[in-house]
Amino acid sequence: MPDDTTPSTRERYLERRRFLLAAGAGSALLAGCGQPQETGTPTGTASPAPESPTATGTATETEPETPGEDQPSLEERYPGLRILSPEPENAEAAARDTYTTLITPLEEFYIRNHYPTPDIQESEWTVSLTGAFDQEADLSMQELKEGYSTETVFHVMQCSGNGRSYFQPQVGGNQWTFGAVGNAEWTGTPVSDVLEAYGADTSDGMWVSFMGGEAPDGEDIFTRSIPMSKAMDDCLLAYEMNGETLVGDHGFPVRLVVPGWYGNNNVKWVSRMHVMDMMVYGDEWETDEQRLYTHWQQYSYRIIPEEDDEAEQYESIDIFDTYEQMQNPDRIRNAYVNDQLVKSLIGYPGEDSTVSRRADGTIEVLGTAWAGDNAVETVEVSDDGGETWGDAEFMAPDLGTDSWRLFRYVWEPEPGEYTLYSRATDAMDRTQPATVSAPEEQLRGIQDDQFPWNQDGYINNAYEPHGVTVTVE
Ligand SMILES: Nc1nc2c(c(=O)[nH]1)N[C@H]1C(S)=C(S)[C@@H](COP(=O)(O)O)O[C@H]1N2
Ligand SMILES: [Mo]
Repeated sequence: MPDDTTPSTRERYLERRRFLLAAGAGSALLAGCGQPQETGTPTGTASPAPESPTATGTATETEPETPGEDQPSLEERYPGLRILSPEPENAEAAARDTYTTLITPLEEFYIRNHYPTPDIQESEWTVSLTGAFDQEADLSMQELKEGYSTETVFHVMQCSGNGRSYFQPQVGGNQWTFGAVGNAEWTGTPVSDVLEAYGADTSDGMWVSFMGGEAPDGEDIFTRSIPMSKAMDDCLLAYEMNGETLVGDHGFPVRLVVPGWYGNNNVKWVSRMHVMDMMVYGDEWETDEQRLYTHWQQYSYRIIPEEDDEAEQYESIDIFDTYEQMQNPDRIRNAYVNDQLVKSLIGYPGEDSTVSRRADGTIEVLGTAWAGDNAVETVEVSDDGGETWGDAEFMAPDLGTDSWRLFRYVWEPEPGEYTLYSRATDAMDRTQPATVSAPEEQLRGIQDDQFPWNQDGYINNAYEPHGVTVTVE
C-alpha cells in the first residue's frame, strides 16, 4: 500500500489534537483548522484508470482561492488521513481516535475520488436541469444559494468500500480499512425546492440522475440515479460542510447529500440533474465503446457473488433499501448500494494499544454507531470473541437518524490481551453479522451471521474484522 506519509506532520497533528482534547476543547475547535483541496486509486474492479491529472469535462480550469500548483500536499492539508493514492485523491482516517468524536473534523474526513479533484470557479458553475421538467434551465450557484430555503442535516458519509481490506480472499480496489467514514453537518438547498420550482414530474416511479462535472474527457461520468421519493424527502444540494464552504475535495461548489445512504450516492461537483422514469440504463445512456453514464450506477456499486459474470441491469426497481434488496435476490439479483447497513466502530482504545485501568478497575470503551436512514437502537461490546456481550450506552446528543451516535461501555477487564468487538442493532432489529463469508458460499444477502463476500468488496459491516486488539496493563 502506498502509505508513505510524513510522520512528522502527522505526529505534530496528533500531538496537538491530544493537547486540545486534554484541554477539554471539543471538535468545534479542531474542525476550524482545515484547508482545501487537490488531487487517489480507482476502486471497483471495473473503474477506469485515470491518466490525465487535469480534469476537463464541464469543470472550468481557473483558480479560486487556492492556486492548484503551490498548494500544500494532501498530507499537509489533512494530517489526520492515511493516503491511499495522491491522485486521484484517496485517503482515510489514520487512527481509531476519529471514532470518538461526534463531528469529524476536515483533517480526518476521508476523501474518495475516481478522478482528480477539479479546480472550479463558483461564479462560472451551473447545474443543468434536464428531462421531465416544465422548463429546462441552468442554475447558477447564486440562485441555488439565495433562491431557495436552506436546510441542514447531520449525515454519516461512508464509502461503500470501507472495510474492503478485510475481505478474504482480497478483492481489487483501494484497500480501505475502517477509516473511510465520517460524520458531518451538511448545509444546502433541498432538492425538492428545485424540482418544484421548475415543475419536475415528481410522481412515484420517477428518478433523478445526478451527474458529476469532473470526469476527464473520455471517462465515464460519475452519475447516480436516486428514486424520486428519496430525492423529494430529504436530499440536499449542499454547499457547506461543518459550517464552512465545501472544500474542493468534498465537492465544491456543490454536492448531493443523500442522508443515510452510502458515499457513492453523494455525487460531488454536481453539474446536471436529469428527471425521467428510469435509472440511467441502456443504449441511450451509453456509447458504443463506453458506459458513459451507466457505469457507476449499473456496473459498479452492486453486490456480485463469485458465480456471476456481472451485475444484472434494471431499468427501474421498486425496492430501494439495500438490505431488503440483498435479502430478496429473486426480485433484484444484485443489490444496488443505496442506504447504509447498521455498523459500529470502536474509537478508544486504539488499534494495538496498551491501556491502564482507572482507579476503580474499569476502562471506558468509546465508539460510534449508525444505521443509514434508520435509527441505531443498541450497541453491545464483547471481550471474549463474541461469546458474551455487555450493553453500551449512548451519549447525548442525538443529532438525528442519519447521524452517528457516540457510545460508551464500562469495561472491567483483568490485565491481559484482548480483542474487543462492538455490534450495533438498528430500529428494524437488523444486527451486524459476525464474519464475511467465503466466496464459495455464493451469498447475496446476510445469512447465518455472515456477510456476503462480493467481487468488489462492498459494504462490509461484519463485526469481527473490525475488532480492536488491546493489552490491559
Ligand atoms: N463526482 C463525483 N462524485 C463522487 C465521487 C466521484 O468520484 N466523483 N466519489 C463518490 C464516492 S465513491 C464517495 S465514497 C463519496 C466520498 O465523498 P468525500 O470524498 O466527500 O468523503 O463521494 C462520491 N461522490
Ligand atoms: Mo465510495
